[in-house]
Amino acid sequence: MAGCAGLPERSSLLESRVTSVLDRRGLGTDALLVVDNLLRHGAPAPRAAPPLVLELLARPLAAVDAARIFRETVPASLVALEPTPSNAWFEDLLKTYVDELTEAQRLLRAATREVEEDPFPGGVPSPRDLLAAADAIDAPRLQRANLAFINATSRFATGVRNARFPDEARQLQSAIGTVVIGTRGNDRHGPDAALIIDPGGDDVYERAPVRGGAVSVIVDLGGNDEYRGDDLAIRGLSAIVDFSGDDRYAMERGLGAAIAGTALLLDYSGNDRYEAKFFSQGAAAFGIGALIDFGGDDRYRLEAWGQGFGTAGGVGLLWDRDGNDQYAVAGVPDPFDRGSGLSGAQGAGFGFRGRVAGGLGILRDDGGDDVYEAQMFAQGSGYYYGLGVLWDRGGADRYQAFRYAQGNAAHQAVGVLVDAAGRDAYRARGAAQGSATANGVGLLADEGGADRFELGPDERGWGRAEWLRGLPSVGVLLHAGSAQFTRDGKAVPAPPEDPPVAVQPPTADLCPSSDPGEALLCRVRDASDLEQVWRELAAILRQQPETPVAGWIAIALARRPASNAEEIAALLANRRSCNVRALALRAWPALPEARTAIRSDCFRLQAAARAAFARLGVAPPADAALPAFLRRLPPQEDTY
Ligand SMILES: [Ca+2]
Ligand SMILES: [Ca+2]
Ligand SMILES: [Ca+2]
Ligand SMILES: [Ca+2]
Repeated sequence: MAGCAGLPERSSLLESRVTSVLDRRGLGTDALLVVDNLLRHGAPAPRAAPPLVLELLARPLAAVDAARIFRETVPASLVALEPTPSNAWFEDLLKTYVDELTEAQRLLRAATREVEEDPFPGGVPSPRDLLAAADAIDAPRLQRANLAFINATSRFATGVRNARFPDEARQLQSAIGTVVIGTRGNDRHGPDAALIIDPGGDDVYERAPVRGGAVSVIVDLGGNDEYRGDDLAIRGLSAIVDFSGDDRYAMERGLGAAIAGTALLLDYSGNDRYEAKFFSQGAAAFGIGALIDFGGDDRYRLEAWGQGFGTAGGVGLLWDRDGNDQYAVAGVPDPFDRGSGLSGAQGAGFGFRGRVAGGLGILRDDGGDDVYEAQMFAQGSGYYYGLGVLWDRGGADRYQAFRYAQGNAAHQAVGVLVDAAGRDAYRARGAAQGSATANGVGLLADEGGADRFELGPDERGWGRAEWLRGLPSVGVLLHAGSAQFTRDGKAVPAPPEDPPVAVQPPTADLCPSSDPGEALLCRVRDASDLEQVWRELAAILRQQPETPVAGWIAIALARRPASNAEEIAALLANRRSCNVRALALRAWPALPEARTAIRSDCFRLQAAARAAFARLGVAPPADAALPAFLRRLPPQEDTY
């Protein structure tokens, strides 16, 4: 018994494998703390960052464990959704449920003001409108409303299936609105009722966005049904519970998709088809959007943003529990023209740089031979304080994506793809399969089966991750010994577990620029009277201690200093931001500043101090408490 109790769980094995890879690279697990360290020392914290995601970003060893993330983030009542034998009278269940919905609605309305704009106009999320929605929400109270709705709906769904059901169709008014009981024949239901319970038949449901603090729930007990329209919940509580049949869901948006509220879609059986354009199939901002399909060979199709997509305080979950499934996300045009479309799907936590933090996106598939197809930002992808997880628990699966996918993260984010078993094939162009940029953490873990990994010419992948800000990004690929690798069409040996350190190149100057910081760099770069420009910059630093361009002045100082460089460096060294101080120390290394900086708890400043000691030819103090990657690896450039 003692032996059994001491057996490590699979999850802790995964953690120890990641730890040993990081140790071999000289990074140590300290490299996993970079996201949190940047967050704590950056200013200000990104808007709409969900506490849950920040907490997981602060302990990425927990974040690499898909099972644990699932346990910690998915409400327990959604996990225990098996229909229970029940002799309860339908009328009793209904009365209790309507009372509970009334209370959940009251909580929702108290937690949110009206969300005026639609944050997903057309097919593109609007950061500005997401921020406006953030202002309308009291997040902890909203969480209580969401849980009240989820718990009540789970109880009703698991109880009603075997309840003693009435024979006659009817309508009644209740505190939440109209309640409709359908017939056993083929019904057509409009979008206006608050609660529809239909005992059978091939029904058609027209759906409309659930807004203004409304409740909209459908419970369908049988038949091959069709759901169509747009059932996105914006400040609303919505659920579709369909117990059987091969159903067709075709929506503009919606299907377990919510902004400021909750949307659930629970389908218990049948081979189903889910189709939507945008923000669908487990997608959320400021709330919970979950699609749970219990069985059957299902097809999920989408243009972008869904199938386990979370942004701005949202948790989006797609959980398919059985069958051979197909997940396809076409992608919408990429404004940066990176060669493929934006998908934001299949386990994607996505934010908007400098504006809105990402959320949590999870796609979990419990079995079957599945096909996953997407373009960019997909299949275990984190971007800007987001966390994306794709967790496939078995079967021979095929994964196809373009870039920023399959265990990839960029900009202080985490992306994880875990596949537990089966002979799988992974294909992407690059920046994929255990890779990261800009201080992200990307992991692909698949150590069960003779898998095939294929990348295009882009070198970022298979554990290669580029440093930024003098700090590591972390990419880890865990594979079985029998795995096969193909690079740019040619078979290649397994990649090394400790690829050489690489630094992300600095962003190329764009001159002229309308961005105040970039414009400052242009001005210094092109100045004919450099001394005069620097005199003006010194005046700015003296007169405006809080100027937001201080970091840019430090970058300019490294590139083209003038005779007042020492004075500029001293002015920058007094700033509160450790990022500015780090850039200044990089630009103009000085021993007294380096001695103070190396004892800071800001990794970036410590990295700058370490580089300054090296440049000045002085050994750093032996007792300074540095993260492993600064103790054991030579200092790298601070690119930004
Ligand atoms: Ca039906
Ligand atoms: Ca079904
Ligand atoms: Ca399925
Ligand atoms: Ca599978």
